[in-house]
Amino acid sequence: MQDRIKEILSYAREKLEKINSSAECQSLRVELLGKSGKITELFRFMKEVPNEKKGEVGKMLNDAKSDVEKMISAKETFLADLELEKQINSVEKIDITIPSTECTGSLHPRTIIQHEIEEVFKSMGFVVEDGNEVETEYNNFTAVNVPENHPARDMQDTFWLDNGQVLKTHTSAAQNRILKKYPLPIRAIFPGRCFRNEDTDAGHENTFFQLEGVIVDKDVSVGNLIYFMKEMLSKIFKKEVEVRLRPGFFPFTEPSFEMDVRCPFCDGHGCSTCKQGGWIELCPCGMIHPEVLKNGGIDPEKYSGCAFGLGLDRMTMLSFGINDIRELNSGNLKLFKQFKLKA
Ligand code: FA5
Repeated sequence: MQDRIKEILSYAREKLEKINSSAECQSLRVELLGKSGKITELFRFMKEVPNEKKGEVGKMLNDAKSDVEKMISAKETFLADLELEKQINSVEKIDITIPSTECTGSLHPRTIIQHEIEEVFKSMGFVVEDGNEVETEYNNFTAVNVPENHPARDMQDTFWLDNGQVLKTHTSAAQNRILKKYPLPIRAIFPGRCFRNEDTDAGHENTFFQLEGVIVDKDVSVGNLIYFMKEMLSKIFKKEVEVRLRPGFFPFTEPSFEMDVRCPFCDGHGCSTCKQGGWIELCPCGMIHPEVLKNGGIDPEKYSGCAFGLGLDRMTMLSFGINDIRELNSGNLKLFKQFKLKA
């Protein structure tokens, strides 16, 4: 009996060495361990083994059974791995880290301008921040000095949510969070999508983008505001530009201004872009109201600040010569291909 067990074990080893498929493994399993398999048969002969040898032979037989099972399973795993490797090698290899040689899409014109403006401000020490699109009433209005029931709230026709929050009507909604987040002095810009319940026309959308900036430090003045805006506009329009301030009104700035840029396309001589006026209205701005600084945890006796809220769509339209803001939200790729940088 012991010899027969050894014989079967070496038979199994020899067979397994030659086997090349899982189907052959399975038939060997049946041949040795199946109902009438060679090893199964031996169990039937156990009753003929003398009692004093039963323990030893029984153990040998059980070990042989489990060894054979293990050997067949190991071979099956080996063959499965081999098969998988073959399949992997036969599939076309794509290296996703290789840079694309052909570009099928492009950045949205607004994104291109946003990135350009961000780079200019970053080079002047500004951090680029993000804002929420769904905002609390406090951040959107109260924190920037537009209290409840104040008529200034009517300046922006707001989308209110059932939970009392709003779709941010302006990027100024991020001011409070940013004033509280950064240690002084602060130089930050924050582009973002804004929403107002407005009828759309060539210059207005219900969904549009602004890029806001704040500077808070000791002795910040209107001069700083003019300097930073001039620098940014000169870089974007790729020529020295002239700006002017007109009085404006915003509850969150005092004094408030509207900043105009001398038309960079006709140098102020009058063209269709500036509607023959020589100046382009570009960016509301002003000195941050002391209440807004206080709400942000900043002492207005010690620090002052200025802020601006650039219409990013307007900048994009000027830069690309697009004359209808609705084109920017059209998603029409063929259309975007027509636009070339104007300046
Ligand atoms: C504001 O939203 C102020 N928060 C800006 C500001 C920031 C002032 C900091 C002072 C200090 P205003 O509502 O004017 O201001 O919007 C700013 C710019 O966003 C506009 O000049 C315009 O370019 C753009 N804008 C406003 N409403 C729309 C609209 N419906 N569609 C497209 N662009 C718009």
